[in-house]
Amino acid sequence: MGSKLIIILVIIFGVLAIAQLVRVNELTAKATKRKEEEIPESENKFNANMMLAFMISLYAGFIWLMLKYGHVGLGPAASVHGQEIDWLFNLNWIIVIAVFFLTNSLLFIFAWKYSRKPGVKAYYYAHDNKLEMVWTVIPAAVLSVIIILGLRTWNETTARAGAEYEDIEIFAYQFAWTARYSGMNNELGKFDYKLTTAENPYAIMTKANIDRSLSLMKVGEPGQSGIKMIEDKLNDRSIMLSSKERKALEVDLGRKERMSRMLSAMSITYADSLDEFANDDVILEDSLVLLKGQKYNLSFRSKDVIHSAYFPQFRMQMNTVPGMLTYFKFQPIYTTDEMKRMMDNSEFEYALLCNKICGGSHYRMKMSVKVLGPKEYLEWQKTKSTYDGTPWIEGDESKLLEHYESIANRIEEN
Ligand SMILES: [Cu+2]
Repeated sequence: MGSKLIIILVIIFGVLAIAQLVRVNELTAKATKRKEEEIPESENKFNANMMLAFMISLYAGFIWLMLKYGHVGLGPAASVHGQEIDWLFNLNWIIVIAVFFLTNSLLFIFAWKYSRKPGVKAYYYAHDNKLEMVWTVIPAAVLSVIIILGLRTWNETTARAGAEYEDIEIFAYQFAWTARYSGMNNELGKFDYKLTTAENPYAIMTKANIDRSLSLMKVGEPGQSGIKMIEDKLNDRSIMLSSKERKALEVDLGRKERMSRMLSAMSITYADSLDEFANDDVILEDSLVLLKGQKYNLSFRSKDVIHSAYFPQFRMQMNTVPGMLTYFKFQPIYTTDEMKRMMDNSEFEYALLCNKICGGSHYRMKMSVKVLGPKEYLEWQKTKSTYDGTPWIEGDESKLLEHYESIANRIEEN
């Protein structure tokens, strides 16, 4: 508080001091009978030289900051498309830096060179079509190249994935992430927001989940009344209800009846064979574990507000939007251990962060991400079980390991 007051006082006195200085200047001009607009030659020269001095210190500061901090500060790109994005980013920087030096040099050197000199009249130069063309067409052409290159990369990373991609769903909610693997059949179970309950927080669609949600609406459960109970209460003449209580009950009844109709329709159209897609899914709430070299197709959905899934080391970011699926394809190329060595940092860990201010605890919406080699990945998989409680990995392990090794080796060869 005290320091704030001092800062405010300093600013006020600073402004007053400047105003007084201007006043003194005016008075001395009057005293020496010099008109205000008659600037002496020496002052013009001084200002011109200061322009050059300012330019040199601006450049020195810029170069020093670039050398000290670099322009990304995220370490090497750890995915195939990430390397392409870094290349694009560098291209942008080269163009921006070249334009920065060119325009600022023109600005300050011209101000220095063409400062007012006694007896020289300024040349009146109103318009030149050629010049206008040059500084419109060149930036437009450069921008088009940047946009076309960027769009190409963007289209590649967001195009629909082929069969060799493993599907993982990233589910965002205030304030955490959940990953759902598509299991051995590489087919994610269906979902529907209407199935969201305390036991089914990710709204996964199975026959059992539909039936449970339907019964919750119709019969209710301890602490939550179903349609039947609400109707009984409204019809029971022995209970005295205020008009406010009656209204609240009717609103609740209407909502539950509507929900129950939609769930009944879902139950009728649902094919029970779809259960197998959901049953072998694997849900992870603590961390996202990936296999080096595997191609992944991530789909994103959000339970509440817009979040943004940001994987800085993979150079990947995608908004998660309620009521809408978004996608991103990528292929990790370094294991966590390899990144530790490359960055010379034994603490290094990949991360999934939320990059959209989504509420009070946005800052801690983070999931740790690990990229493992073939053997470690298989060992880890063996400890996990699926949605219906069976082990993730069944059958011949050696074949799976061979497959994982061939995937990882393909990265080494490139
Ligand atoms: Cu968030």
